Amino acid sequence: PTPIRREDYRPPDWLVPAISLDFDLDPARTVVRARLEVTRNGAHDRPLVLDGAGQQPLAVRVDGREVNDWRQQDGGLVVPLAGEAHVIETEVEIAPETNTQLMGLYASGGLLCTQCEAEGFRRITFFPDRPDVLATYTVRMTADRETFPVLLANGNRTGAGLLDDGRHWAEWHDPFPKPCYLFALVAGDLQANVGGFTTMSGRQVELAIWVREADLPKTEHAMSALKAAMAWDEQTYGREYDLDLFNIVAVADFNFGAMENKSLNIFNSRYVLADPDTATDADYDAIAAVVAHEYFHNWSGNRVTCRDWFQLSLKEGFTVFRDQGFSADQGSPAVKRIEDVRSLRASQFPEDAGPLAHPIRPESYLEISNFYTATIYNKGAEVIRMMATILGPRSFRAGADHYFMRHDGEAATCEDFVRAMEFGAGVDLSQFRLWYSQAGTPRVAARLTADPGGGRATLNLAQSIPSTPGQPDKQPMVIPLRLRLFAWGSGAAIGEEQLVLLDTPEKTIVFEGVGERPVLSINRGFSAPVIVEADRTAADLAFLSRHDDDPFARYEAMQQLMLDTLIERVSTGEADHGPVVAAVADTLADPALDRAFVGEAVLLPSESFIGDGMLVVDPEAIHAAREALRRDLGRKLESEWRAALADGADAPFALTPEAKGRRRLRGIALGYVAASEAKDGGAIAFRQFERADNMTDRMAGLVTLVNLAADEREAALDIFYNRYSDDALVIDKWFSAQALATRDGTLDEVIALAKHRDFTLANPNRARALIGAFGVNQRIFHAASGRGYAFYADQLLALDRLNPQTAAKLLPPLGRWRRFDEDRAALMRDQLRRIVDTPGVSKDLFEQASKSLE
Ligand code: B3K
Ligand code: ZN
Repeated sequence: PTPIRREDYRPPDWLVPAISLDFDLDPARTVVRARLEVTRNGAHDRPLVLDGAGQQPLAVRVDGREVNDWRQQDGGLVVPLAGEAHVIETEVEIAPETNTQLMGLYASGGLLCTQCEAEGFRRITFFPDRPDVLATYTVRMTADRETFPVLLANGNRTGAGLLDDGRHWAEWHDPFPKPCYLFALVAGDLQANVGGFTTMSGRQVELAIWVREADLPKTEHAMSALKAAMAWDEQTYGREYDLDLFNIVAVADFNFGAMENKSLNIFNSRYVLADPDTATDADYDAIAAVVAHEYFHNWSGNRVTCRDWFQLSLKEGFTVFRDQGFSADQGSPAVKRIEDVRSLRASQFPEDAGPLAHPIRPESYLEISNFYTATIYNKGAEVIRMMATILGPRSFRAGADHYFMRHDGEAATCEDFVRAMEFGAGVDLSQFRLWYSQAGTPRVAARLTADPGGGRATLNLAQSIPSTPGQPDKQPMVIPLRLRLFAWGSGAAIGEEQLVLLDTPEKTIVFEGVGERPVLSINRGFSAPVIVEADRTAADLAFLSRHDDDPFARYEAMQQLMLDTLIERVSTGEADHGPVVAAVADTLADPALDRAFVGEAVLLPSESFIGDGMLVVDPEAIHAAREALRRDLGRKLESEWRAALADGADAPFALTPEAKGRRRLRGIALGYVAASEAKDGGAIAFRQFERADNMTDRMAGLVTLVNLAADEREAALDIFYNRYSDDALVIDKWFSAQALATRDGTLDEVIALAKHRDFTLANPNRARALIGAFGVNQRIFHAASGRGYAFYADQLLALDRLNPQTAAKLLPPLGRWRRFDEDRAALMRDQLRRIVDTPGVSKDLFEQASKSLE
């Protein structure tokens, strides 16, 4: 297959200002009639080329007359046209019920729905399937009244009626021109939770969350998140909603989180449905974040869209940044920042350090679906955040205002965004643009030396950017580092916080008037997505974990102390746990800290993150070292953990930040009590599991038990399964909990679970719950026998036949062979080769596997 390149972008030859679609809906056979008004774009004599995939044209008409001088090419349609403007009509037949890719029009749990981003619309009808072709849509749907009583599309409903054959119809019109990736329709037996919102200019908007009737009670949280998000975007960015109606529909089979179709967002049901009995606090938070994210796309994505898919981070990075800001303002900004950095490090850093590394604005792709990555989304958000840090809040807002005003109704580029920021703020971001073109996580070495006798200290900073595929040499980037010094004796801050822009390979900063022994706090708030290598001793880190006034830096000092200790133990077989135990004890004892922060701070780095810090990952040694430290912490602080476990345990369920913080810490404390190997560990976990009045506490009990050899383990798994056997989203948790267990025997259990009657690769949530979770379970996935790799490749190949996009998304763990010993690397490569050599393998999976072999 030939790659698509960014540099080859050309404006479209033909524009389509308006399209009318007529759907005769039926799961087995849906007829789609399309009427496109096309106009020639510029002076040329090229034919009209419409994309298509898998359909046969039943009829093609130009200006009302049937023609036959068209031809098919790569699944699409080429139609020669003589004039400047024409009306093209086509008719095709599609079969939603056999669509297992879940792209285009498909069936899910008795309803029909669409997913078009990135290139699903071409599976519905012939059209220029590219984001810079913007049309107004008029959509008529006809369907059986009993099976599909609700018919929804973008915009407003302009008409509806009954037909005499048990069918009915509805017509919708969306006045905002949009690219076809934002088209959507839904037909099904749904009920709505209806709400209202008055916008800042006083317009009434009807809000509706559509679900199966039985799920209605689980939609309140999503509804209140939607209202909060609408208000937040008005207050924070001055962005108001622009239609009279905003619909959200929950579907059970969905390739990712949700989709921002204009005024008809379609969601994976896991990001809509919640009640205390079935959703954890993390689920509640994720629902609010995704609801907000999709809503925010109405401006950052829909009103201003992307010119081409290389600009994906223009909408995704910015919208993630916006949803992170929203979530921070809804709860604790410090804890939100810690969570976001943890997930960046868990998913984006390894991507940036591996064979699939790419800049946030890639240069080429085989399959665009493979570029909905942590780099585009999360590193993209970090790049926007750095601009906000460098510009300051007022200038950043001025830049954003200018961007929205200047490009409203357009398909824009990342360059347009940076230019709007420069214009709004009056700054020059020339060198900063390297963040868009250079891949790889920069490293910053920091060395602070104090003059003997005190008075002056010198900070030497040096940056380096590792080579990544296709980019052996890198230019120095602009790295904004928030930093501050603290006095060792008193713990007091020395001077104000500074923002240093490291924009040269090296930089020296001199501090005057510092005392005897200043301690460096750097990259506070994680002001840049870099790896800092500061030469700080265990004592310095322990000091910062007690005294730093930046909560992120305080957390970070503790993490670094834990990481240094663990890596020392992995490499030498021993390490002094004393400083970690003391720092954890002090953090637990500090009444000024909120419990959610304490929970984050006392959590050990994950096994994968420890591996990322090593030259060659040794999964067994890492597991052993981490378990040893967990056991020590569990034993030495046993009474503290038991106290945390009791704190708020009897209070009735509440969803306040305080209650959530306590539950979080309780779950972590339970893990430490179990790790201490206390005799009653299993019993305590089982009691919490059984008595819980909410899923967070119940799940904490289950996850703890799943890792124990205790008798209670099987009992808890059975009770949980029987209690929730009708609730797919909860059964996903049951699969995941087992796939994430690190105890011996997990590999065989996962292989057996793949044969469980409730396991299916056809549902992406279920596939991710078992196979996806297994892939990130470092110790088990990397079993020295290679059986984990072979099982994984089998599952990916089976999934690929149904749903290439979801299969390809799961490939990366198999591609990280360079990070492992030769034996494991060879076994991993064997499986990658097997995938690449499989006849009929999808372009999606092929791209990921072949790039991973290079
Ligand atoms: N824009 C969609 C993602 C589409 C993924 C297509 N492979 C959801 C989001 O980012 O909001
Ligand atoms: Zn998005």
